[in-house]
Amino acid sequence: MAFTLPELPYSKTAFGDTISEDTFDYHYGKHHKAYVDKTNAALEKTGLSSPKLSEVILHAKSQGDNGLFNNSAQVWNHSFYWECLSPDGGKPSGELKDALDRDFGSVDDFKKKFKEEATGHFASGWAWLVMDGDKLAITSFHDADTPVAHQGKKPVFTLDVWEHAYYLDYQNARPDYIDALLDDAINWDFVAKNLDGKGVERADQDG
Ligand code: MN3
Repeated sequence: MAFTLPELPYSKTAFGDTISEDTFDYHYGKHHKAYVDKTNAALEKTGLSSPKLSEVILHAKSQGDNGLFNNSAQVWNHSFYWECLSPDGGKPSGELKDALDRDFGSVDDFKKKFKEEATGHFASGWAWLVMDGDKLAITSFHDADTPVAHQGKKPVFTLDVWEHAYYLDYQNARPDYIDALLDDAINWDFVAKNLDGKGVERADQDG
C-alpha cells in the first residue's frame, strides 16, 4: 500500500492568471508529488501497517522523525489546500458567514485579519483558519507544521504561503496572491463543511 497524489478537483487551467497552469505543474505536479513519494519511501521503517496519513503525521511527531513529519504533513496540507480553492470563487454565506461575523466582526474583517497573518508570516509556512473550542481563530504554522498535529486546533481553511505557491504568478508579491485568492478563488462551501470539526478527515487517506 502507498499514499497517492490526490486528483485535483478542477482543471489546471481553470483559474486563468490567478493561478497559472505552470504553478499547478510545479506546485502540484512536482512539489506535492515529491512529498507523496518521500513519505512512501520512509513508510517501511515506521513499522506501521496500513496507517492513515494522519496517523503517520502523529507517529512521526511523537518519534521526532522530522523528515517523515515534514513530508507526510505536506502531503496532508496540500491535499487540504487544493480543496479550499475553486475557480468559481464567490462569498461565504449561511452558517459560515454567521460564524465569521460572530468571531471577526464581518467577512471583510476576517479577510483583513487573515491577510495580515498570511502576509506577516515570516518565510515558509501556512496561514490557517481553525476551530479552537467553539470559536474560529486565525493562526499560522511554520514550514510543514499542520493543525493535524495540534490537538484542539481543527482545520477549516488554509492558504499556502511558501514561495513556491505564488512565485511564478506573483513573484515576491505575497499580498497580491493572498488578495487574489481570497477575493476570487476560494471554495467557501468546502470551508463551511469544516465547521463540523472534521476537517482532518477531508484530506486524509489510507496508506
Ligand atoms: Mn506548497
